[in-house]
Amino acid sequence: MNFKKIAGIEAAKYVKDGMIVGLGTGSTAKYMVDEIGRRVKEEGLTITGVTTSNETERQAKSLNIPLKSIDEVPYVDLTIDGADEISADFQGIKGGGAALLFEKIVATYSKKCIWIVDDSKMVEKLGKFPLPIEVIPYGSQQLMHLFEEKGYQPTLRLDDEGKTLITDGGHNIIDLHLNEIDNPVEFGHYLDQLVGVVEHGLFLNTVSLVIVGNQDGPQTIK
Ligand code: ABF
Repeated sequence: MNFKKIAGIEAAKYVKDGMIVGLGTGSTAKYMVDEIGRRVKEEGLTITGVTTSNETERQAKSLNIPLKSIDEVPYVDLTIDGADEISADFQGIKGGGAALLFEKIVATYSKKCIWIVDDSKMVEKLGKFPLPIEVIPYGSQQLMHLFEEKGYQPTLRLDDEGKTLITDGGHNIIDLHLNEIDNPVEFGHYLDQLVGVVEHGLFLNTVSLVIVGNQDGPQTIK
């Protein structure tokens, strides 16, 4: 049984006719977008999708889901996205799929956000998953040195060909290996003020609902 698929299909039930829907990125979100595509085709569901990556845009277009950019809509009614870690107090780490910047932009202008995960993403405290930081390429090595001096064990994200990854936004990703983040809000503020940091993968006070797929089916836990 595919627990990510269970969560993705359940989340798609929250999508209603006429909604502007933020379509997330990652393997779990892929199942959600496929289900929305099925509903568009088989049920005549009428929505406007706003994508969070080139990858999701390609998938949505292949499913004939009508799309607009975030700048062509007044707001987003509902964004459904995956996550890499969700803490007991429902803070999140996202960006394992290198889409955190556009994901956070779309989430920011969404009235409601649903995260879809399997059990493996639910943790007590954030930090075991490496925290992605989206950075401007010019000065990225200086940031690497800074993070090394801080003991954050930074790594520059490589693509599938072993070259430095370039995000949809044209930036690089530095992953911080922190193991545990005691105060995500405070650490987020620290990152926000670093010159050259575009955005980070701490998604704080963002999610309205979490759907976890497991052997008992979809569990709504928030
Ligand atoms: C995306 O979902 C990313 O922010 C995050 O990295 C990913 C989770 O990956 P998956 O659903 O493939 O486990 O939103």
